[in-house]
Amino acid sequence: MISIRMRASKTKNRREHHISGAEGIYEKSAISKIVKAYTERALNHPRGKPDKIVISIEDVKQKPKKAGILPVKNLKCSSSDEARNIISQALANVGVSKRAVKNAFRILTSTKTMRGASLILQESGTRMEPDKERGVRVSRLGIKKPDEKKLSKMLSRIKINTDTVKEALLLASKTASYPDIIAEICISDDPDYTTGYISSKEFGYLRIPNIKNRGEMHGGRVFFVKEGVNIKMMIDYLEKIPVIMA
Ligand code: WAQ
Ligand code: MG
Repeated sequence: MISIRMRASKTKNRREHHISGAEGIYEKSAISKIVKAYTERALNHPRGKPDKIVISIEDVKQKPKKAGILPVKNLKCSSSDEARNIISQALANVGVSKRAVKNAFRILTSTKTMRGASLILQESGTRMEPDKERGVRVSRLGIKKPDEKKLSKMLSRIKINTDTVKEALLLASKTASYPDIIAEICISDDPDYTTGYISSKEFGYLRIPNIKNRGEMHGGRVFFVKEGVNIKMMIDYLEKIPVIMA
């Protein structure tokens, strides 16, 4: 198996602005196809034209671990205010404090978007990611072809079989598989993608329409983690340890 990663950015006033990123574990035979798809995604992105695209292709040397795919549910929601209420309630139920949720929304609604995720302690709401501009990028995750076919069928039945949903669901599933991670909030940073989600081992992958208004450029991901977690080990798992969902 091979890990393929893409990141695209544009430099403005000497600062590199994130435009788009993607990553996955694939069969060797899929390399050209994926590189082409990732390149086109970077070149035709609603966040703008990149002036730099970096693609990394690496052998996966370690035997991948396995993780389950979270169950998917569509929630009803008609505004970003309603979304925030739904999210606060669901996260309170799994032990995330009000202050932690408040800090998360400050990050998720900032126009200074990060390339990766922020790590927030469940009780104190303290930010733990070492690089606060970049965040932690979940990488080295994938699904075997036959399982992907099954997943596509399941998602087709509820009319959401898109690459965006599939990639987000796999990412949320790898993230939720780490014991010290309690929950995740995700808002796309694409101006025309207004459905987000919250996810956890407890309640699965809950899709939330109208989590933001069309045209807004903010977005991001936040992972709520247990107080006292070993941050270094957790980041190593998220970024480096290969995990295949089934
Ligand atoms: N690891 C950590 N954080 C990431 C990663 C990653 N691999 N990829 C993206 N992010 C963060 C980063 O801060 C981005 O700004 C933010 O998430 C949004 O990324 O079921 O498209 O790629 O329909 O814009 C949700 C799908 C789609 C909901 C999310 O995210 C649904 C999406 P985007
Ligand atoms: Mg995006």
